[in-house]
Amino acid sequence: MAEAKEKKKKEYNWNEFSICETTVMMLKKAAEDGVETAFVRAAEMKPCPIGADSACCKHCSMGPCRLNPKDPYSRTGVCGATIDTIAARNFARMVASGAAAHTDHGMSMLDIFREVVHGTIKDYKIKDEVKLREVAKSIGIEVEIKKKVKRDGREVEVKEPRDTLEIAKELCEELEKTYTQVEGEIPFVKRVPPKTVETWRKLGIVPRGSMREIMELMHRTHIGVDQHYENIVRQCSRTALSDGWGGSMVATEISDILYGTPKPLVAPVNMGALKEDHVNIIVHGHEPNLFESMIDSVNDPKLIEKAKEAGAAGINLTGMCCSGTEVLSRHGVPHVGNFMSTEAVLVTGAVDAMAVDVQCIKQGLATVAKCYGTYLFTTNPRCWIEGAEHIELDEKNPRECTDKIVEKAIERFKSKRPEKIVIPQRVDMGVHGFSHEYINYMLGGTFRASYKPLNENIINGKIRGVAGVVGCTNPRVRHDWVHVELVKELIKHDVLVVQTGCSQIALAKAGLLKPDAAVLAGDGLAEVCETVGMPPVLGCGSCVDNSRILIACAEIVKTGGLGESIADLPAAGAAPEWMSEKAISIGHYFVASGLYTVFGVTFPAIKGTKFYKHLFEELEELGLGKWGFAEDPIEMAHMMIAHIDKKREALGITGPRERKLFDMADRRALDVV
Ligand code: SF4
Ligand code: MSK
Repeated sequence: MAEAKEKKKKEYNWNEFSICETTVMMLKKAAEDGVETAFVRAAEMKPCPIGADSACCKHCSMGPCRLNPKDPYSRTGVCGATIDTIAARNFARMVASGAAAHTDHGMSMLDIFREVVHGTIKDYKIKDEVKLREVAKSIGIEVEIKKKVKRDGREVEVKEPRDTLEIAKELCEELEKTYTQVEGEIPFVKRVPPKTVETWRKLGIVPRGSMREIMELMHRTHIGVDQHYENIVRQCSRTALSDGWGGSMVATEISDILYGTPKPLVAPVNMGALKEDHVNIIVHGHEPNLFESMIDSVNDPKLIEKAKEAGAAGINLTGMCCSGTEVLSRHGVPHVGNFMSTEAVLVTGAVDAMAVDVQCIKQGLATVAKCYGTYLFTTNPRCWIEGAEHIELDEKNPRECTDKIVEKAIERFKSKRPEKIVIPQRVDMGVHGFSHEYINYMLGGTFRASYKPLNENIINGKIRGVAGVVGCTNPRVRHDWVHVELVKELIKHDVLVVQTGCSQIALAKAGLLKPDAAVLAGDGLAEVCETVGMPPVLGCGSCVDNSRILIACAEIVKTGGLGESIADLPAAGAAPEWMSEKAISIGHYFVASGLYTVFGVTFPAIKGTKFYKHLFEELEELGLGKWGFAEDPIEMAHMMIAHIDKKREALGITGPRERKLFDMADRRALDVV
């Protein structure tokens, strides 16, 4: 800390950095303690303007080449690459990296699932058999077997449920194709509305296995290969789709099968979930395996006893970032903050151990952890951090790793806590855990589960449309503010919002994930929310769970009345504070699936170039969605609303809004199979 204190102290208006009051409190404390965070580094390091515009290339050693963003066609790279080639290749590599992150995560989940079904992993089990059968059925795997039996002296054919393990083994083999399939279409393409797949086939973008797509995209962006931005974008679409309808979707579905499908539950978010008299352990990252095992460890009576012997009242487990959002949604484990709060939470001094796995783990955590004597543990072979202790999680014996981390945390509680601990006393309760399955029950009822009431409410205009607001937080904008203002404006105009990732946590902290947030919604949406008892903002889980939004879109199309393709839906997406390459992959699979997707902060392309026009206009003309960009949340909301209205007009549902709600009689009258 002493070393850090020597750095020149600058005065900042901390409230300009974030609207999260607990984060701001901790940023102030960090400054007093002489500890640097990403917010300060962002303020002190201006982004490179050429890089931000994606006008530079370092794909070979004839460069790096820098083009002039103000006059992008005035020169080319040494090899002759134009701004369109350079920007398209840079964008493509972001898609490839983001898709690789999601699909590698999905493949790890499938590796565990394979070993669970073959009995070589015993610590995890199939928890949701219903989901297993539903997923298998959705890709054409038989879940029943035909049998001949004698009835009244006659032989009749009956169907019986097929053995669960047999289905699981076949499902595992089938889903492996998501990654390894060399030719042909990946399994979950069967879930995509036929009209959307028809467009993909026409454009040649139906994904094969993600390994092949990512490999081809990396090849095509090498110097001297693909030098036409349209053709590069085509492979971007194919690769991103292999993420959204492939790697990410497998990650979500297998996590649900192994650990349970989320159902709405009330749970706390924010730093007040830390407890000074407890041993505090935070799990941060993206893969639920570490978290699930940690839940077992902190509930082990022997370890609880050890904690008590050390003087603690107990062990307090909380989550951060996306694995935090996943277990918040699945089990109601308290969540202490999103991506931009991960350093700030350590400044409380109350965190005894933070265990991380993969993705969005700032290297800066190691320095902040050291300043407060917090133990930082890396657990995944893919992610080591200099200065952090590595205790690898072996899926065959995960407790070995998580028990060790708990013991270390107890040790820190007992003898190494700093004198001053400051826990901001604030928690925000909200409803989390809206899986696409639950949306069925919520609106259709247990016995008539269906998306039909949702479609009806969109058709009659009470719900104007649906928006997926997702993604990261970013110190280049005021933390959480863009998310919150955007969502408020959308619901005010009757747009139902579905959320994932760090955005969901921003809105939970702002109190919008509670049913009483319906007072902020327009009359139509408020009426639906009040009748059903749901919030106007539905939290669906982590960033891989964006696949739930895709499935919900496919269900809306399948249910009928709102067009034949995802591109017909009055729907849009946004990542207003995005920062990661994964966000670009998600954005592009939203776009390639047919959705208008608006990003904030900055966009890696120069307005007015052919590449920009292709992403922002021409993809829509080809039958897909399109990209949009705005920094201001209100402008962003109205771009999305205008798009929703354009789609409503095309569907012929712009008439007067009927104010009739679905009651029980309506539900019974529905011809739901
Ligand atoms: Fe420059 Fe072309 Fe090499 Fe890129 S690939 S660094 S534009 S010479
Ligand atoms: S964690 S990718 S900051 S959502 Fe999924 Fe949050 Fe973005 Fe990481």
